[in-house]
Amino acid sequence: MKLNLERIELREIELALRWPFETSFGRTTRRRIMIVRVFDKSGAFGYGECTAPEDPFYNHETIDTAWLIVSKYVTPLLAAARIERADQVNDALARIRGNRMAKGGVEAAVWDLEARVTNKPLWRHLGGTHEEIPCGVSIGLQASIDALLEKVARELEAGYQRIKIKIKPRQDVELVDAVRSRFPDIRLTVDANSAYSLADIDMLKQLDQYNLMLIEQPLAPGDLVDHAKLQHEVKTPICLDESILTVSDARHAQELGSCKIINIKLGRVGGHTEARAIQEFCLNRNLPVWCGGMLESGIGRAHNIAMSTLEGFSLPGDISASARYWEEDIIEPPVTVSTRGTITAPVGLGIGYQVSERRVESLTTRREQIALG
Ligand code: OSB
Ligand code: MG
Repeated sequence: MKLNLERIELREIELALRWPFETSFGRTTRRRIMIVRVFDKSGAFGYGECTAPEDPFYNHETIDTAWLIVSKYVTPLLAAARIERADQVNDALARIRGNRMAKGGVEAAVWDLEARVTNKPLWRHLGGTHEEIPCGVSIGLQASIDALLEKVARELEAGYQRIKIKIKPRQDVELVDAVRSRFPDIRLTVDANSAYSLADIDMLKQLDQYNLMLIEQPLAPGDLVDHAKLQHEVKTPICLDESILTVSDARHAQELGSCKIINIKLGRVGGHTEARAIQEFCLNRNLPVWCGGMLESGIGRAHNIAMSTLEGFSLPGDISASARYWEEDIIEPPVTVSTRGTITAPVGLGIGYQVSERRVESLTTRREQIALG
């Protein structure tokens, strides 16, 4: 079945987080989210979510730059390419440098569309095999150590299989020490979001005593060489997030020894095609991968679930229940997590969750329609 794209609809929705989320680079209280819908001439459509945040502090992209890139550059390239299959979108957009979150939201929507017109759940269409995926949580910086311990306890009670805490200079060893002392046996990780440099190697070495599963992105995104130097000095596996944008980045990191684990984020790598390629590369090289999160609404969350069913995703991802983020999600049913800390891949077509058009409409603050054919 060949696709014949007709138009693309962009919407910005605004959703308040139930709890603020704080990392080394800043604090988020409300999300501005770009939702992408791609229509086929047959009348079918697919949904994607652009994971570019509000501000350029995680990477260079924002929802506003992504909107501009999609409307000014992605749509003409997509129209000119006369896409017939979802796996052609990545190459069709390759001429646009960077801006992967902008491209990824559109690419993901075309995959959802193709899964729907071929009558399959997206995860099956992508070639996923895991019907149940293991879940962890990412806990932001808290006002106090007591508040952090309280949050960790609550997530463990809910069944989550792995706890990740955010760290930054002067809020690192102390936090890890407190959590590890109180919970000696849990699977625990830390994420620095690039807040350190090699000058902090003594502190990073101290983390070795806490039996962490991994240290996520301690150094700057471009520093594969410094990450390799660090990995040679610390026993704890380094996991790269911000540094890995393409399958070549994964190869460079592997060849240099910059990390032992990779976090794959669908938006950061530009969509399902690149994500799948990175996953496949890592599977062949015995590098475990897991799915990262960007505080997504239900649409992005559903895409993350589909991606996580692929073979290489062996570690618990940052994919958790809708209710940890939103009073009310934009999909039905919301994403829920079992008491074993797992999500079951949905049986419905495409992303497998119903998008509430009424709720999306009521949250919409901006929209644009662009013809593709
Ligand atoms: O580095 O993984 C990260 C959120 C925003 C930006 C970067 C990151 C995160 C998270 C949250 O850790 C993951 C989630 O719960 O969606
Ligand atoms: Mg991270």
